[in-house]
Amino acid sequence: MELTFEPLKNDLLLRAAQGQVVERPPMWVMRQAGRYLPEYHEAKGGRDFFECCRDPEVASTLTLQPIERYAGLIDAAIIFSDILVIPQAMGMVVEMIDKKGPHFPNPLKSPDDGQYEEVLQRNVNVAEELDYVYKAITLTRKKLAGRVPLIGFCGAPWTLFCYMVEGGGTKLFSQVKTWIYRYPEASKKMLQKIADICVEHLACQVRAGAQVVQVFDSWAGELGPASYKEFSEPYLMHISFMLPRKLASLNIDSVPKIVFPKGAWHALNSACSMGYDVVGMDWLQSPADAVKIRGSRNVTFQGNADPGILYGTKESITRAVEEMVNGFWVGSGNKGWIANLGHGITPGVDPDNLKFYFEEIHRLTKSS
Ligand code: 1CP
Repeated sequence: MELTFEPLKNDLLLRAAQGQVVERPPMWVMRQAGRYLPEYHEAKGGRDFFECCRDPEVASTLTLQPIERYAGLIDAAIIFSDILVIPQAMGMVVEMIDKKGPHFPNPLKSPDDGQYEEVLQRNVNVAEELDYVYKAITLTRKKLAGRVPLIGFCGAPWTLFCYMVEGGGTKLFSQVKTWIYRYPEASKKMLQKIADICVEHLACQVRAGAQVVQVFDSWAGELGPASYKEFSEPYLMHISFMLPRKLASLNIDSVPKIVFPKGAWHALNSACSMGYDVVGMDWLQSPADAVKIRGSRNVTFQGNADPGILYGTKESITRAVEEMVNGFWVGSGNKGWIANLGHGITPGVDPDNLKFYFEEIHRLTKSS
């Protein structure tokens, strides 16, 4: 049974994601609900991060904060949750340590360790384990009342595997490199298991009301071209291939899919043929070069300014916006671009600088 919600008043993002000609590029930013906003800290209070994710009332309030602050400028909401809810659903303990980030007290150690087999063999009831995400999505859709579309998301198998093995953020990626270069087959079994759960989790999010989905492969750029082809790309393709089939089996219409293989600029050409409607990219990619690589394929790009420009002056923000507009928009026939940053907005940014970023995109793409 499909849920019904108020009709969408601003469907710019959906039209752009489908490759349609639009009046201006839609805009949103990754991590738009988060630590740079004073109202985020206020609403979160002393609560634990995952406690906020599990409380649909809190999660929907946080999701709506940027929509309210940037009303008229922002064209999508993204559900307040985290990529690490999947390892949790797979039975792993994940804590969020204030100002430090995620921590797994028991990361996967080796294929001979009992925990690996346990996680691999465990039958995960995704709909039940992550029901709180779906409740938050449905409640957020109601509260949005059609203002902008709601994006659901998951982490990509490779990125989630990094966290499950490293036990948190890392600079070296020594544990996960040990896994893929010492135990490639055991690694692939786990990547496949995660990919199947990603498909389930995205399908459940769409059933609950998500109108677009994004797969975050934040650590794709840690792999060289050959390793990326082996340990990341096949699982991204599995998700884009299986999600529409899973939705069809549930009698639910498909939705646009976004992939963000951060740092994998060497693979942009094949990323445009992975079955995703939208390919996100970071600031290491030149917009004009990316458009050349895409050629005539009906794929929309998303990105890509360095989030660090928001620490700069108004002039530096304008310059970065001009580079994106000239590369992604001018000469592309008013289609094929969703404006975003090249990665999540960072703590310490003045929220007014994000407003100025949005206004500059608006100004420089109006009637062009
Ligand atoms: O506004 C939004 O974008 C919605 C919420 C959202 C999303 C899409 C959060 C809330 N997290 C994510 C995705 C996410 N989580 C990614 C992919 C995007 C990216 O690369 O930035 C990753 C890698 C994580 C893992 C994670 N969760 C980290 C990174 C740790 C590292 O390795 O550097 C951190 C710090 C978190 C915590 C987190 N998630 C979200 C928020 C608002 C926070 C901060 C919590 C807090 O301290 O208040």
